Amino acid sequence: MTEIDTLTMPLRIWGWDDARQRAYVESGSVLPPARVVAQHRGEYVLQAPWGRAIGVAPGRMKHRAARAREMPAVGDWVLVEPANDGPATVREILPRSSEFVRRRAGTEDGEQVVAANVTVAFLMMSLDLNLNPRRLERYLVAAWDSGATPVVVLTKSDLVGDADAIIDEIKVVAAGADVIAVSSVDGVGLDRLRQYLEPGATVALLGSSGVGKSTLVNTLAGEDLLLTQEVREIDNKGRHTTTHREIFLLHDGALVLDTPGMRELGLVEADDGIEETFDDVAVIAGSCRFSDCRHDSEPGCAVREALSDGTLTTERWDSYSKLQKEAAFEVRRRDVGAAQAERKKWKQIHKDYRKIPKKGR
Ligand SMILES: Nc1nc2c(ncn2[C@@H]2O[C@H](COP(=O)(O)OP(=O)(O)OP(=O)(O)O)[C@@H](O)[C@H]2O)c(=O)[nH]1
Ligand SMILES: [Mg+2]
Ligand SMILES: [Zn+2]
Repeated sequence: MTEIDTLTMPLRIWGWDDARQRAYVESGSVLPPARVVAQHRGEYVLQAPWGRAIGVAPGRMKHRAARAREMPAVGDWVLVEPANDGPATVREILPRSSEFVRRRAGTEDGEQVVAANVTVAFLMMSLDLNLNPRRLERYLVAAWDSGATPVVVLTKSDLVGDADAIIDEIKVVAAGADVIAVSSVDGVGLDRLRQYLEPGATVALLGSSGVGKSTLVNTLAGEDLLLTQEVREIDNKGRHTTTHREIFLLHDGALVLDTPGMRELGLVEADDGIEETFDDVAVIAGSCRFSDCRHDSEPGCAVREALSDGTLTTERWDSYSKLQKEAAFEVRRRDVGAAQAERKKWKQIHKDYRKIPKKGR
């Protein structure tokens, strides 16, 4: 075993794998890698080779980051510079194998990396009141686009008498993704979920507040790691009990990432995700007579035909059109934003450069 193998060994249970090890060795880096397992405001909780550590991103990293995606997120592998006392400094973010990004108001470029390096995304909705196929499509687009494998998890099956009809309806929308009904109360479906909880896999739990994400983590862990809270009866809005993202290591070796409930999931440029999620629609639109058919009044339009004979529902078509417009809008916005961000980044690099003391001055 090489010295580097020994160094990174403790990170294996946190998801460090052979591919990352090879890339790390090839990079010749002298800084140790660590995983961001939680984030609290400006501080990162790191799982480093020597154990838990607090990390901070240097001001320069923040200044140079043109987009929120260039800042560390929970799930990231980073290179750190340890300090004798005080927090370690996060120097570099290693390439992500997946990133689940959403648009959010309030951040400078409006983007937020919800989770990085996720293997599987549990898209969670509760069977009793939270079910919404249109919202699920949105989650599926973002998940397929992230590079993680989506799994639709329908929670609180103990609260509905016969879930089968609902599950069948959801399966149509889920196109390709596994759909699993579960209950943390009577344990239904947990075996099927465990299939995805392989050692070293990172499973992110995503969904609205109150659907039972933290409860599921507790159930899978067999202990109360997290605070959970009842949903308000009157409006069924969750209470937003969980306020930060965190990765937990389960006894069977899987890593689960609990997240706070999302009020909204705005899409970023997500063409790939749309294509995967609306595979059926793409096939229909592909057989229109004209390749540039706008599905409006052109002759031989397969979409209008499918709409009129019921092969394609109006809801699904509208949803597809809407999400596509949203993603296309993001692309245009990005182009404008990217040019501005690039200028900002270079301004800062030049500023930093001027601060470096030069020989002979
Ligand atoms: N009947 C039933 N209730 C459940 C189940 N899972 C969770 N709950 C209840 O749903 C409520 C909300 O659960 P949480 O786990 O806090 O929900 P969450 O998704 O983590 O919510 P946020 O942290 O706000 O995003 C709690 O009162 C749980 O006890 C289930 O399988 N069946
Ligand atoms: Mg929670
Ligand atoms: Zn057409």
